[in-house]
Amino acid sequence: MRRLLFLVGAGLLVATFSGPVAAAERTEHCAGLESFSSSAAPSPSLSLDDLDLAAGERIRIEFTPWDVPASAWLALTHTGTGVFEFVAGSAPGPLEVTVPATGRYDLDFHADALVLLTVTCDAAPDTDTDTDGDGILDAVDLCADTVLPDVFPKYDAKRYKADTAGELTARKSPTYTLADTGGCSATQIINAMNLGSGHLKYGLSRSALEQWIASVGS
Ligand SMILES: [Ca+2]
Ligand SMILES: [Ca+2]
Repeated sequence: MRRLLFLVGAGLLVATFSGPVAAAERTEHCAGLESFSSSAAPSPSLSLDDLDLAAGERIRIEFTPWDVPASAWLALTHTGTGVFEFVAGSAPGPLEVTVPATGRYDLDFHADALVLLTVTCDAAPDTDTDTDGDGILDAVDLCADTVLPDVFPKYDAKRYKADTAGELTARKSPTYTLADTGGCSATQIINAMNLGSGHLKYGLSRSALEQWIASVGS
């Protein structure tokens, strides 16, 4: 996370920044926000032009005091298409916007009040990582630390358990995979649904599994 605190003058709760980032400084996404120098002009607004941003990066503006008028807003406008993301004020929370697509943007904030601003930009989450190694990428994996296969002490073949390949099978029932369950094993589903000791002993029932799949798929 990169964090910039904008302060103009001791005790003056105002910050205003404007002007494009020098082309030579556009070496990495998000980092472009660091290349601005502050202006002394007091204003309850912030304008950042020509930011090179990547899809999924998340910009957050926090401001104090929090009790600014509800008209505070944040807009992120694509400089080429004019398509914009607009976030209306919801004090006391920060305003956040996620970059919808990689490109160049203008960012504008206005608060209708003198505020102290903090701007942060988080990199897009790494979508290629599968931390628990179950074949389901972190971005869509609902259950961390999945252990395969499921082991049930008195397994009933009519109930479901996941094998080492991430397939959930039960006799005379359709086969599902961890892709269907959002990266959750039968044991994790039992615990998440608080199904109790019977399931932990004999395996996951078909009705509970299909209820889970329906819930994560919606
Ligand atoms: Ca995973
Ligand atoms: Ca998982």
